[in-house]
Amino acid sequence: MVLEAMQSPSDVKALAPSEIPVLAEEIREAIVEAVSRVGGHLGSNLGVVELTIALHRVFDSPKDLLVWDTGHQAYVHKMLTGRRDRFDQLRQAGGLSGYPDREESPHDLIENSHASTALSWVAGLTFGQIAGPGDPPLPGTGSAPAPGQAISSSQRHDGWPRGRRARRGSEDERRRFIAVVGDGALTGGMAYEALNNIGHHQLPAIIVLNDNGRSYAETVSRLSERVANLRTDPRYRSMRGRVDRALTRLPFMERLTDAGLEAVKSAISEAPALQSFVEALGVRYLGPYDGHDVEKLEDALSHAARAQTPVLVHVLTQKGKGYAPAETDPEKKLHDTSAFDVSTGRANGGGTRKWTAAFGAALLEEAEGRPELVALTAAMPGSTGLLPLASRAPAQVLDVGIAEQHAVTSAAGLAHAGKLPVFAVYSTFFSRAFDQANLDVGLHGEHVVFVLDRAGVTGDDGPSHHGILDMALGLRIAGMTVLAPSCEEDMAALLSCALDLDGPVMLRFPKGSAIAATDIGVTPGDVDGLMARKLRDGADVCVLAVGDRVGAAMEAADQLQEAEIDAAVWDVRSVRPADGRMLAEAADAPLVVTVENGVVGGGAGTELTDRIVELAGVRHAPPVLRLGVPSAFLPHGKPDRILAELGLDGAGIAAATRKVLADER
Ligand SMILES: Cc1ncc(C[n+]2csc(CCOP(=O)(O)OP(=O)(O)O)c2C)c(N)n1
Repeated sequence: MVLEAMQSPSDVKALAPSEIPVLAEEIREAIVEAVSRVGGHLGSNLGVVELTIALHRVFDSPKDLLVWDTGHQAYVHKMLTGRRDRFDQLRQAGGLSGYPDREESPHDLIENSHASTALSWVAGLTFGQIAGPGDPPLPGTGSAPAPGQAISSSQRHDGWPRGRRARRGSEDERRRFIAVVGDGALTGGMAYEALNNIGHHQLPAIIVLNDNGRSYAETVSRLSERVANLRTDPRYRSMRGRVDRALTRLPFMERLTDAGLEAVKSAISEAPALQSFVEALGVRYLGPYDGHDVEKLEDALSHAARAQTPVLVHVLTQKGKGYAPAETDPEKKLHDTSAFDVSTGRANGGGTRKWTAAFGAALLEEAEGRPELVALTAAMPGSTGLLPLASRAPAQVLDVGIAEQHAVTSAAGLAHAGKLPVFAVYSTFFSRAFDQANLDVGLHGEHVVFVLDRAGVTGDDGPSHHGILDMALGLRIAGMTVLAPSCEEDMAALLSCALDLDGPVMLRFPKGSAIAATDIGVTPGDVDGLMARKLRDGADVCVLAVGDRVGAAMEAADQLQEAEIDAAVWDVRSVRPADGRMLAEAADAPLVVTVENGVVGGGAGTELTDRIVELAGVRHAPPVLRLGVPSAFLPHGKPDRILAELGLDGAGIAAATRKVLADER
């Protein structure tokens, strides 16, 4: 087996050309096998097999740094950098992360999993390597950095040569920074901001655009659309050669004045939008290349490696390549999946209805009588439950690309124009648009409904995917209504309220199977509007449970009962505004316990405590035990296990309550 012998990139470099297709096939088999067992990112990784092999044959990782945008497509890179053996523990607690991870390997630099950041990382890394005190200014920079303010040119603790020595050092000494970015990630604003800077300052960064025409769904971009058309146009190849020859001959700045200008201009005018666009920003364009032809890719990447100016290598790949169920999946080319049957590509189990599907159904119903409703998604229509609505009423769904900030501000505009925007987004990605939610929506009091899916501890995808900040962030926005249903039926009821309200509204629910009202002793429809729901009476402690923690609070109350502690339990439903009846009862209790699946500092517990103190007065307010997620970057693992470790399951809530009562007695 060729793959087994690949312990480091030097083994990949040593392969004979005839062994490369064998390696590619073995990698694909290994990826399909690993993801079929534990779930993960499939289509994206199958598409970059040859590209990753070529990158490791041309560059010298980890001296040269490969920065994977988003990082969901780094499985092949992991396999070629000594981690093949650990794929049996992919995404398991204590096992291999589903994203690059600095702790795992010196070949991994960033581990954020939020899209569109790689170009900025590479811009910073490149700038950091070349800028030193006393150096002449970079093109486009007003003046040379002042001594003392500039980045030191001395040797860094990790042995990176910097400043003049690195810039003027031998080819061997120069580190290269390579951003590998998808056409989907290129729809995110940060990528454009970085491209603008890289070109303007002529930073010798290498950008590899892995263009498969898809985010999850088809990529929302005319740049990509034009390329898609060109892929099939035979005239394109010859025209490309002409442009490339012209551009290779002339350094970018000279092109504007050189006698070759007319040739370049005429060539560019026929060239794809993407090329014209990046060249206008000062980044040299190479391509497009067949992303499954290792030899051609090696040539192109070697050419880019020698460049002293910014260069973008445009690579065309097929998402899901080599595994028929992924290649043919119309929704997302099996971009990501839970564990599945290899023979069919169909996910295992799947019997239970997920929160996302429940939301999708509720939205479909609500949209029926509300033609002004527009559901927005940042490139995740399927994963956020919008496909049922998109298929019935396509005009009521708007995919904006991986552009959460734009989604929020354009939702403010839509609301102002009389529409009813509903932004369906994963909690973790909402953080990116906090400023827009605060100022463009909040300050202007626009009625935008934020539907936050995967809120709380999400598990398998690790620190950057936990949705634990949304409540703390949402509650910082003046006038934001914050709703957290405890069960599926209530999600539909609260969605309806959210659509009827005014101003910004946030509705959050967790990942996974929806909880039915009967599972937690809730009678659907027993409360109106934003009222809280009292689920249980008890005089010793008043538990205020938020969202999916209601079930755990009820379990805790049963356990406390066994210790002869009578706990009242409330299903809070609306964190802000909180129900006055619930607050009044809590203000009279000997002890209040709040519990939430979100970061505890500044979250729902903090909000409810403040309201109780306002009501009872500082000196008379009861003690409040606030339970929630600590401020920490939580590793990957199964959500229930993580919640139990954090003391947020029934047993944990009961134990923490007993301890406080015991300490007080
Ligand atoms: C800020 C942000 N929003 C949404 C996502 C969810 N997401 C993960 S991968 C992806 C599509 C990426 O498409 P592309 O960059 O083209 O990579 P491909 O999987 O097609 O190779 C999206 C929308 C994300 N990771 N980050």
